[in-house]
Order: sequence, then structure tokens, then C-alpha cells
Amino acid sequence: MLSMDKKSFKKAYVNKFLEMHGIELKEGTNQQKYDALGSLVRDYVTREWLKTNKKYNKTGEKQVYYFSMEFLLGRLLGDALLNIGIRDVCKEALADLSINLEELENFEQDQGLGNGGLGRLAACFLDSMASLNIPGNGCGIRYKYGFFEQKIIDGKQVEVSDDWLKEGNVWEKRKAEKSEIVKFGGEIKVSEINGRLNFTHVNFEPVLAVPYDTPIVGYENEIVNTLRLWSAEAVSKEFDFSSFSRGDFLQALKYKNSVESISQVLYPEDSFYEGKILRLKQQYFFVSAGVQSIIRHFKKHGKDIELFDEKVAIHINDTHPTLAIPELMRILLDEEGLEWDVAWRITTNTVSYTNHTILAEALEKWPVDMFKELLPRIYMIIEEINERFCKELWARYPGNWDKIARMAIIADDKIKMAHLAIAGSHSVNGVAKLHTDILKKKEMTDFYYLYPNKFSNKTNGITHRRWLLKSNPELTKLIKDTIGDSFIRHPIDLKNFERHLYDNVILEQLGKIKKYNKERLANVILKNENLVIDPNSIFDVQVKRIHAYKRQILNCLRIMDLYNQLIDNPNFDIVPRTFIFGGKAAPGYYLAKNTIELINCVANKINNDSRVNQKIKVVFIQNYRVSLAEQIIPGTDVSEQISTTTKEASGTSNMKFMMNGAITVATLDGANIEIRDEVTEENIIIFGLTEDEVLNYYQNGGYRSSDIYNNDVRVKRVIDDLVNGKYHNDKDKFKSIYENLITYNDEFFVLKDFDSYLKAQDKVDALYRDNSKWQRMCGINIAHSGIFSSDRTIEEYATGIWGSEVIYKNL
Ligand code: 26Q
Repeated sequence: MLSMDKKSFKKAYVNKFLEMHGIELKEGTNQQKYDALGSLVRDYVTREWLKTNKKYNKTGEKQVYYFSMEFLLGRLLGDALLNIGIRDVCKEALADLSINLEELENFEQDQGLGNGGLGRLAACFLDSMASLNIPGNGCGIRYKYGFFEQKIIDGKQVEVSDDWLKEGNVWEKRKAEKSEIVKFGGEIKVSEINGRLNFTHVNFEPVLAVPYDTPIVGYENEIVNTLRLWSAEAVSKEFDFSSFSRGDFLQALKYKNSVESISQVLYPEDSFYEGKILRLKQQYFFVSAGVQSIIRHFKKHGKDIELFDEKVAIHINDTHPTLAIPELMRILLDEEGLEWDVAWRITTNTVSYTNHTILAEALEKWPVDMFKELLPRIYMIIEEINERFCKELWARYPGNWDKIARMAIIADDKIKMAHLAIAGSHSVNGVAKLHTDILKKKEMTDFYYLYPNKFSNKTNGITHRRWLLKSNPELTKLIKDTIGDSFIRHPIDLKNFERHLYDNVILEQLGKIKKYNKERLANVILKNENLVIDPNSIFDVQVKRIHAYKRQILNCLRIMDLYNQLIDNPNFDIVPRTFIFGGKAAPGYYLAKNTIELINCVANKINNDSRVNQKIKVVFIQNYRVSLAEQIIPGTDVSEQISTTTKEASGTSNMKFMMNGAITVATLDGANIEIRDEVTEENIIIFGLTEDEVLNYYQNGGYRSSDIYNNDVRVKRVIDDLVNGKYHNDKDKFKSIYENLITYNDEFFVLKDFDSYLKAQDKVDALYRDNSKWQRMCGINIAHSGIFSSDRTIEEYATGIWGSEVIYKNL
């Protein structure tokens, strides 16, 4: 923890400002003030960063490298201030200078290099590793453009590119001297030297991978870890001016453009695989640069390559970085001269893999022809891995061709990345109990029987530092005042809060804090959406990627039903509710975009209908992202976690909401089950089909959505409302949703779960009327959220998978 008093902070800040901008503070713009503050804090952080790196080099502790295509960090200033322990000093010092810290924080662009859950999980994990003194590094891509900015124009999503670097980024440090070369295309020349085959890569296209390092600050422990993101640049030799004289200018330009496109933009699909060559280039690009730099660092410290797996753990976040396996093999074989078996032992001991989805359409399978041409040597290695793997299968299941074909890494001219990831790693984990069970008994069952010991569950978590301490300081203060501050280092201690939930004063304070946060959120909505909402109404929130399986449509249909009820019966007594939606649709995902339009049309109709708009209102908040989540979640009463059971691997916003004292309405899916187990059935509202029912329908059929449509008048009415012009002049506007539900038999059981969802919502209404009961339920959710801190998750990864020394316990 940095010791710093207000006076010296003030002085340092004023000096920094002057030095940077050459004008007086009072003449500066807010952007300039933010830049100076960021730069000052970065300087403080840098000192501890250097110390940490020195320490790691001295102790030689095992390093963990978390490889991920996505890191959804959000803003870093507030996080850094909190973790180095000077947030309060800074806030007061700035106040003395008539500067509002929160206002300045808003000038920081979100670092939005991720789509959703998987990318945010990577960010929470980095925070926990640093805070638990684990030598943990991130490795990914420095996309020039992050996840697109979403605008809603005429009710429709419009994508705007996210030029997040345009005002600069104080947190990153370019390390040109640590660049690596990544090779694409070309041919492999095989020769024999001293009885050993030698592989030489010729005529390849070289790409320069330049690292940019970002500090990851641990919580008050003087540890600053590193996130290394790679940027693709032309190798200057290949783009030199001699080209001009040779008249190859266009050729050189083409090369430059093609290289730079690699780290140009994040793919905005989060659950849909399309075999794009650029995506494959991105994957190999960062994985190759990452593995090369790990080996270089390892060897620089004079260590024996055969001990690599004792000192390095590489974790792959889903299959996207799976090429780390053949790339590590390539280096160990071709550059270090190891024998296959030794290289394979080292590689599998080093790599571990997390699966995040069971959606078949998200599984990565690369066409052999394309792959081979782009990565000829890597392809040869995968072929060899496949051959040896199939031999192992043959020995184990002689004659069982079906099974071997099913499990092979290369089959039907495709490379199955999940199979490669399982074969090439020592650990495979799912992200919630149900998800892991499904992997074991369905999706990966063949592999589970082959390698039962590789499989384990690691239920996801969230960093309570960002999602409680930083985003909800008022609640944090109440908890601290009530149970002390041990929960900050040991979030499980939040349990001690439960005893106090029979104290009416505490319940009242909980209510007041929620109200305050709702008012804050109402202001955000007024500012961003120009809509007035009532903080006395129930804030009922569904914010996440827009996807059929997450069932925003179910939520929308019940609002349409409620609207019908209120019109039919003007005396219908409900607690006023505000329905809040947010989330981005993949640009090519028509149904998801249509869902956004439906929500906006329903909002438009209801918000302008004076018969109901004192009782219900609907908001779609644009451009949902980490910094907005931090403002929405603390102000939420009801958290909607309503995915079709079995489809959501875990979910993590469910955890963020409970930690901030929202009541969850949920299906028994993903981590919702574990949340229910923690808080017990009385403190969560569960509805919908069970796992067995869903799996049974998928396996044996027997569901007909049209039967429900024909038999349930409320269902019939809302479905008809989709296509009768009620919400849009163009009756065909929502035809895709209608067809999805009726013509194509409702793959996600929206209509099947509709009735039980309505009953769940009636229960919310009834419970909310008993204020102290409601507040107690909220308190119980907070008290039981500690287990969902990513510190718990990371401790499980560290001890169960990575073999890191966990020394933070002595703190
Ligand atoms: C793959 C190939 C080509 C292009 C894009 C992709 C791609 C990109 C991102 C596929 C998947 C993703 C992201 C998946 C994701 O966010 N999954 C979520 O992971 C969370 C953390 O484990 C879980 O809580 C969620 O349940 C899961 O949906």
C-alpha cells in the first residue's frame, strides 16, 4: 500500500499537470485533468511494477500465463487507485482543487477488448491473481478497435467502431525491444541432419508482434502483474524503401495492410463460429508471440528447458488459444531439439484448458486446406499429434472405428480445436457445476471416460474489488461498519453480515442505499436515454449479450402480457416496475437485432401510453459495457437470469447482482443453481424447466409450441401482438421472432416456460410489498455472495490446476 497524504498528493498532481500540459490547472479541460491524473497514478504503479518483476526474477516462482483472445478490462483508473490504497486521499485532494474524481473517471475510455462473459472473466482473474500474490500474466491481442460502440437509432442497433486509443492510453507501455516474429504461409523444407529430421520454414510472410504491457495492480499488496497484448506490424525489412526502386511498392503496401489487419479489430461474435482466415491468423499470431516470449524469458534466466513445466503454466481461455499446444511443441522440437515424447510431456504438463460453452455452433473446427496453407509446420505437428492420439484410442478401443472417428482431432477435413485442447493439456474444466456435469455426461463424455482425471469443475467468480468496493462504496461502508473489513481480503466473511439482518436499522440502511443507487441510475438513464424513471418502482434488469438462448424475448413477452392485463383491468394492482434492458447483438445475428427492435417498440408504445406509464416503463440502455454495468448493477432490485436451462455455462452477472443485493429471478441453469444452494430457495425465485426436462425434450422430442399457443389465451394474445401491427406499422417487422417461436417450434422453450415465468414475477410483486422481508432477502444474497469472489475461483485454479505456490494466506 502506498503511503501518501493529501497534501503531497495535491502537490504531485499540480506539478504533473503543469509538466504535461504547460498551462495552469484551472485552465485545463477535464480530459487534460484526467490525463494528468492517469499519468501520475501510472507513475506510482510503475514503481511497484518494477519491484514485482525484480522479485519474480529473484524467487523464480512458477509463472502462470492466461492466454485469451479477450480481456474486457473496462476502466483502470479507479481500480488502480483503490488497489494501491489512495482512492480516498486522491478524492479529497482533488476536491480541494475543485475537481470531482468520479467526473474525471468518466473521461477514461473503457478498454473493451472483449465480447462479454469470457472476456470479463479474464479481467476478473487477472485482478484476483495479482491480489493473491500469484505471478500471473495475461497474454492477448491489442486490438486497435475493440468491441463496437452500440447506438440505438430509430429503435435499431447501429454499430460504430470503437476507436478507444484515439485519446491515447496512459496504462500501456510499448516494449518494441521485446518484439517477436510470427511466420505465416510458405513451405517446410525437410532434411536429415545426423539422423534427425530437420524442418526449415521458407518463403513465409513474417509479421512483427510488438508487445504492449499493462500493469495489473494487486489489492494493497505491492504486487503489480502484467497483461501483455500483442500488436501486429510490418517487419521493416520487408517494407523497406528498396521496394520502391524495384517497383514493388504496391506489393509492399499490400503486405503492410495485410499484416496490420491482424490486430485491427475484435470479432464481435460471442457464440458463433465462422471459419474466417483472419480469425485464425489472430489466434496463431498472439499465441506464437506469447509462447516465444515465454520461452525467451525462461531461457534468459538460464533455466533448463526440460524443467519448463515446473516453472510455467499456460492456461487457455476456451479453444481460441489452442494453437499454443502445437506452437510449444514446435519450439521444443525444432528449436530446442527435444525428442517428441519429452516435448509432449512438457507441453501437456504446461497447458490447461477451460471450456465456456456447449452450444454446438460455437465449436471451432478449421478446414484442413486453409489451415495447412497458412500454418504448414503447425499443421504437420497437429497431424502427428492426431496420429499418435488415434493410436492411443485404437489401443484402448480396438476396432471401435466409430468412436475413434468421433474423437479424432482431424476428421472430415476439419481440425477440431476442442479435441486438440483436451488431448494436449493436463486439465479440462467447466465453469459451473451443471456445466461441468453436462460436459462429462454429454458433450465430452468420450473424452471423460478416456481421461477422467483431467476433468474438474471451477465455478466462475467475479472480483469483489471492482464489483462491490469500487462500484458500490455506500454498501461497502455499511458492511464495513457492521462486520469490520476482513471481508475485503476474505470475501467469504461477508457471511457475518447475515446475523445483522434481523436488525431493523440495518435493513433500513440497506433500503436507503439501494434507493440512493437507484436514483443515481435514474440519472444515468435520464442523461443517456432522455427518459424519466421512478426510483420508487421496482428496477427489473436484464443486461447481457442479446441471444436467443438468454431469452430476452421471454422477458419482453411478459411485459407485453402485463401491458394487456393493465389495459384490460385499469384497477389491476401491481407495484410499479421499470424494465431495464441492455446488451449488444452480433452485427450479423438477425434474430438478436430484431429482439432489440422489439424491446424498443414495446418501450415506445408503453412509455407513451398514459393509461399505464405511471405503473410500468421500459428502457433499453444503449452501449452496455463494463463502466455502465458498474452503474446499473448497484441500482438493481431484480436480476433476470432466465436462459434456457443447460444453455448458459455459468453466467457471471448473476453473481455481480447478488453481491449488490438484487433478488434473482432464474432458471436452474449455470451458476444460478449454486446461487440457489447458497441463499436457499426462499431467497431466490426459480422457475422453468429443469435440466432433465430440457434434455429429455431435446433427445426425445415431444414439445409443440403451437399447442401452448392454442391453449393458453395469454400466450396466444402476445404472440398475435407480434404480427398484428400493435407494436409496429409493418406487420412483418417481428415475423422472424414469431416464426422462431411458432413455425420453428421454439428451440429455447420460451412458450413452455412462459406461465411459470409469469408466476415467478407475481411472486416478486408480492415479496416486494413486504419491505423488511425484501431487504432481508437482499441482505442474505449479499452475505452469501463471498463464495462467488474470483479470489475463490483463482485459488482453486492455482492449487488444483497450475500448481502455483499460494503464499498470500500469510497476509
Ligand atoms: C469463436 C470463434 C470465432 C469468433 C468468435 C468466437 C467466440 C468469441 C467469444 C466464441 C465465444 C466467445 C465468448 C463466449 C462467452 O463469453 N462465454 C461465456 O463465458 C462466461 C465465462 O465463463 C460464462 O459465464 C457464460 O455462461 C458463457 O456464455
